[in-house]
This record gives sequence, C-alpha cells and structure tokens, in this order.
Amino acid sequence: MQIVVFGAGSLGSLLGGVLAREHEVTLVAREAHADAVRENGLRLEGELEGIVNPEAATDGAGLEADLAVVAVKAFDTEPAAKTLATGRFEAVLSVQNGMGNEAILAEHLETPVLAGTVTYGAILRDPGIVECTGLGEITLGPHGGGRSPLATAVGEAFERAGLETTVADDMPVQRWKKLAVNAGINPITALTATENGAVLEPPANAVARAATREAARTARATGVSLSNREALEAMETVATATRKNTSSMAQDLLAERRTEIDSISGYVVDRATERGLDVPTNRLLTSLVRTQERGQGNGR
Ligand code: KPL
Repeated sequence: MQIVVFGAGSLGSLLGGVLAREHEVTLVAREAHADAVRENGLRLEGELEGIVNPEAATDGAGLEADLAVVAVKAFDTEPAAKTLATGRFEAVLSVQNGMGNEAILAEHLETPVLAGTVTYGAILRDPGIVECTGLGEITLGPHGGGRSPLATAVGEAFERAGLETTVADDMPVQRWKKLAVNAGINPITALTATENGAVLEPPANAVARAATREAARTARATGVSLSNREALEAMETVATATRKNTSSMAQDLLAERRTEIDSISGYVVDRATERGLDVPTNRLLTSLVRTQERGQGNGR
C-alpha cells in the first residue's frame, strides 16, 4: 500500500516508521527531520527497533497515495485538510488527539474519512530518530460508525506491518474513550512535568480519575454510551502501558510549543457547558495549561 503520513512528529514518525517496514511510505515532515530521514533513514528505538527508509517531503501538496494518515496537531487540521485536497487518496485516516478532526477533514475532502485512536507512546528524540516508549494499539473505522471494506483493508495493512490494530464499528464511542484517556493523562502530566505512570499514583491519580470521570459523564450527556468504569479502566491501562512515556502535551509544554488543550480538556468543558453540566477538574486543568502557554508566550 502507498501511504503518506501528514505530520511526522512523534506519533506520525512512529506510525510511518513501522508502516514503512511493509509499505511504501512518504513522511511529510519539517525540514531538519526530512533531511535526516533522507540521509540516514528513520531510526526506531525503544519497544520497536530498526532502521527504515521512507520517502520524506517537506511539502504535502499534490501527493497521491492509497492512504493519507493525518497525524498533525488538532489545531493544524484545517490547513492539513486544504493541502490534502490538492492531492489524491483513496482514504484518509485521522490518528490525532482531540475531537472534531474528522469532521473538518470530511468538510474539505470527498475522500472517505476514517477515524483512528492510537495508544502507542512515542517521542521524537532527534531529527531522524523516534523512540517507541510504550506498546499500545490502534482502533480504526468509519468516523461516523459502522463498517466499510476500506476500513478493513487499512486495518489489515496496519496489522501486516506489525501494528496491533482493531477495526471497530463504534468509532464515536472509541473517540470519546480516547478523549477521556487524554483528559486524564495529558494535562496533569504536562503541568507536573511527569511521565504517564505518575497518574497511577497519589496525588496525581485523584486528579486524573476525576478528569476522566467528567469526560465519560459528558460523553453520556451527548448520547455516547461510555461508563465511568470503562473510561477509568482505559485511562489506567494506557497509563500502565505507556508508564515511561512523556505525554504529547507534556512534550509540547516542555518544548514551549502550543498544546492540544483546547481539543482535549477544553472540548470536554465546552460540550459539558452546552448541556448544563459542571466539569470543574477539566475546567481547572484547561485554565492552568492555558496560563502556562501564555506564560511561555505561545498562546494563540
Ligand atoms: O495519546 C497519548 C498522548 O500522549 O497524547 C497517550 C496515548 C496518552 C500516550 O502518551
């Protein structure tokens, strides 16, 4: 399969690297990373090791492939969608954090859009070097739910490359479950500069569990069937498997980059507020992360 990965940060590079073992992959990456990959290949370290040789491009305009994997930050979805619209793909799969990305992609593209959730831990160590800091799994399917031959074909292609993949017919539920996981793990590890395992221990676990429960309650208020128990179990399973990972939000805050707080905890707050629910933990976490971002001068 020919695959283009848009957004070769930590997650995009890890997925692209593993997929390149089996498929023809092009990474759309920043210049330093693209140069390093062209010169020395992409080195995978940690739980998944090896050197692979994907193509690397700095401009994603006009590309053609069977599949586009979208791994850009949630706030970059719209420009990515516009770039994708200049190329040709049989399917587009979003593996991004946060909610609402698939709807933005679908608005700009005629190509079928698949939704995905990924719980692998990844850190881009240096240009050309990505570490897998926790084995996880990928769940994917049509973004509105149901089944499609395209989703099955993409799932099989991912499995062939060695990625643990499940094709699901309930992606709206899966997306909310992953949102609850990220709402539990990302802001508290970012604010305390700790690894994901910290949310399994006091005092962070009380905050992480409260944020996860609030996200599940909000999901139910929007009509998505997600119990507190399922959400908490998912959050703690991911935190255990990625115990040594620095969450994407902690990586962003440490590097003084804009975080995805708006489409994770901020999204929970917005949906809860619309339905008259109070989600004080997500409200506080959103405001603390935004304050840190502003302090670093990278607010929007
Ligand atoms: O999605 C993640 C993230 O860091 O954004 C997890 C799965 C929690 C891994 O850290």
